[in-house]
Amino acid sequence: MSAFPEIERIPYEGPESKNPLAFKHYKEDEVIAGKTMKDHFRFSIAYWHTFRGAGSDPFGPGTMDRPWEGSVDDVENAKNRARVAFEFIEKIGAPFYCFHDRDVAPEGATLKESHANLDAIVDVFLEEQERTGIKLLWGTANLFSNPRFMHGAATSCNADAFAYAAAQVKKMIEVTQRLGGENYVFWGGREGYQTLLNTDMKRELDHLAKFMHMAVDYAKEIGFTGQFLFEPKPKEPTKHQYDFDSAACINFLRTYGLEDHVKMNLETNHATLAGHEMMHEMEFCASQGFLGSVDANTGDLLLGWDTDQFPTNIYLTTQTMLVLLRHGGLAPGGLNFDAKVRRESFEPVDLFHAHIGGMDAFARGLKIAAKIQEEGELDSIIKDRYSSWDTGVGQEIEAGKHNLKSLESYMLEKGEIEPNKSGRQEMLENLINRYI
Ligand code: XLS
Ligand code: NI
Ligand code: NI
Repeated sequence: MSAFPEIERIPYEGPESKNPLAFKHYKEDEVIAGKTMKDHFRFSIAYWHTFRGAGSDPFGPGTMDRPWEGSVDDVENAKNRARVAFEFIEKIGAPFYCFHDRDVAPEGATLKESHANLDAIVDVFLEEQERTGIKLLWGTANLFSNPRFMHGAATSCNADAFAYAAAQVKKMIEVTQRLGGENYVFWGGREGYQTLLNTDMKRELDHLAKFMHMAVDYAKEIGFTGQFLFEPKPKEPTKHQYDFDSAACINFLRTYGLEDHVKMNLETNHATLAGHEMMHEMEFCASQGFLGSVDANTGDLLLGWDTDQFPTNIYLTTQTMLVLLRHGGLAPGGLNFDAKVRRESFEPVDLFHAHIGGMDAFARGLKIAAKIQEEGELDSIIKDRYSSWDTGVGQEIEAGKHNLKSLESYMLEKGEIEPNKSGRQEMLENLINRYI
C-alpha cells in the first residue's frame, strides 16, 4: 500500500515549470563540470527528521500528520514506517539515506531487546535497498535521548553510561557494515558541559578520545572500511559542546592520534551557531585535509538555536558548491539534508516540497559555481593577489631559503615594501552577483 498515492516519482521539468512537485534545476543525470549532478551531491535523506520528526517544540507537542504511523511504537509499526521511508526516498529520487539506531526501531526493555528490534528493521532496510538501489550514506548511534545519557555518553561522569554507549556504537558499526554504509558519524550529543563547577574537563576529553579509538579499533577488527566522521556543533544541548567547530575538532583528533581515521561532517547551521560562515568551515577543513561530508541545512539568523531548516538560499549553495568544486567533491561523503519542515507544515506533501526546494537550490548553486569556475575570473584574481609569492623573495621564502636574519638584510637594503594592491572585495561581490 502506498503512503503517497497521489505523488509520482518527482520529475525534472526545467526552470519554466510551475509544478510544485517537479524539479526546476535538479536533473540527476545532467553532467556539469565533468560529473552528473547525482554524483556531485550524493543527496541523502535524514531518517530522524523526515520520518520521526513530530514537530514538537518546548511549548507544545507534535503537530505532524503522518497517516501511516500506528498508535503503538512497536517493531511492526517501525517496519511499516521503513517501507514508507523508502517509498519517499525513491519518489524524491535521492540516492542515499542516514539514520541513528533509535530512529528506526523502538528501544527495548533491555539492550538485548533493543539490538533485536534494530536487527528486525535492518532486515527490511536490506530488502528495500536491494529493491530500490538506495544506499546508506552513514549510520550513527543516538547517545543523547535516553535519560541514562543525561551527563553525556563517552564523556559521562558515570562509567556505565560510557559502557552502554560503547555497546550501542559496536552494534551500529556492525549494522552500518551490514547495510554497506559508506561512513559512520559521531556527533557530540551531550558530550560537553553545562557548568565547569562539576566538570573534570581533561578526564572527559581523554574518555572521548578513548571511545573513538575503540570504535576505530573495532572497525578494523571486523573489516569495516567506511569513513569515520566527527560533526562539530558549538552548543545545544549542552552550553559548551567539546566538538565546538572544525578547528576544535581537528585539534582534538590530532592531540589524541585520531587524525588518520576521522574526517569532518560539517553542518551549515552548526557553523553559523559557532560564529562562522559555512564556507569558512568547509575551506578550513579542505585546507587541512579533513573535509568529509556535509549536513545540508540552514539556520535562521534571528533565532539563536539549531533550527535545521531546508536550504533555499542560492548565495549559500553557490558558496558551498564553489568550495566543493575547488576541492574535488565529497565522496565517500555526501549532502545529507539534516533538515526538518516547520511545525506548521504538517502535511506529508510538505516533505516533498522541502526536499525538492533543497535539491533545486543546490542544483542552481552548482550551475552557478561551475560557471564561475569555468570562466576562471575569480581564481585568476586570487592567484594574482598572491603573485608576490611566485617570484623573488616570496618564492625563496616558500622554498625555505630564508630566515629572520636574511630577511632583515633583504629589507635593510630594500628600505620599503612593494606598494600593496586593493583587495577588491566590492568588485568581487559584484562579480558573484553577476553570475547569480
Ligand atoms: C544535531 C546533529 C545530529 C547529527 C547526527 O544537531 O546535527 O542530527 O547530524 O547525530
Ligand atoms: Ni547534523
Ligand atoms: Ni543540527
